Amino acid sequence: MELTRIAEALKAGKVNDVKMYTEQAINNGLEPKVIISDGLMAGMNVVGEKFKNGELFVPEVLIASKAMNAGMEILKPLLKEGDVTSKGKAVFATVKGDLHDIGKKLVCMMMESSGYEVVDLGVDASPDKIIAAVKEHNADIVGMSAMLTTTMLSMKKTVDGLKENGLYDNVKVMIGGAPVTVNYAEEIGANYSPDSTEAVELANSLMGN
Ligand code: B12
Repeated sequence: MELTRIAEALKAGKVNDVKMYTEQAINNGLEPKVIISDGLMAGMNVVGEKFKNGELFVPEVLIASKAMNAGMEILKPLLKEGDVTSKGKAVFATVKGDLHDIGKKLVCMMMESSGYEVVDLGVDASPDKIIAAVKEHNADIVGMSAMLTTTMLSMKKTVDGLKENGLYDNVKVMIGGAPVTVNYAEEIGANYSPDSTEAVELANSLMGN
């Protein structure tokens, strides 16, 4: 079964095997979204647990992340829904001090595949950088990702900055990442979604799409 093989190869950090089994899964007609959730993410979840328990360390997690990205790159073109008219423009970033980008990339991929134009500012993006991009691209949505309890605070700074610059009323703010909660989102004036599938649903409802 390819999905189990993908998860196993990801856990072992075998980049080429992840690519090979991902291609096999595609050739066997499996849905890209299923390959992501039941193959790549299933493997990454185990890596996350082992990292937490001290059974795996940063270098192993980095290799597993590379394997995850390699699989996602193969799937990315397949998620596109053809020539859809843009549902809106979204600026996404991992916030200042934070280098975790797997989840954010996944959200960006799902947003693009559902018809949004996405500008990905990458990782370690300061409030100023995000605010400037919202202005420059006249964004409808701004999405922020944080995986560390310490970097989450940058989300509030960015929202406050959007308010100070008179941009807040014209942009929908979405936030996510492991330590982020719906309560925190409400507290800072943002919208929360726990995963990439619900992120698209949230964006659609905020935009009235
Ligand atoms: C991979 C990983 C790394 C990799 C990152 C590689 C990369 N390119 O991303 C590396 C090895 C670099 C790393 C480093 C560190 N990490 Co790390 N890492 C992880 C790990 C194992 C998995 C994260 C991941 O990719 N998950 C898979 C993706 C698909 O899930 P996700 O990110 O949650 O995203 C989903 C949702 O959250 C949501 N979402 C995400 N973003 C957004 C944004 C929006 C707008 C929306 C709507 C939704 C949304 O949708 C996504 C898809 O469904 C987690 C463990 C965990 N349980 O999360 C620890 C974890 C996040 N790391 C942790 C730590 C402590 C660190 C380090 C400090 C370790 C160290 N001592 O150096 C450094 C910090 C580096 C830095 N400055 O950022 C802690 C954080 C603890 C805390 N609460 O603060 C965790 C929780 C592990 C743990 N339990 O100890 N890490």
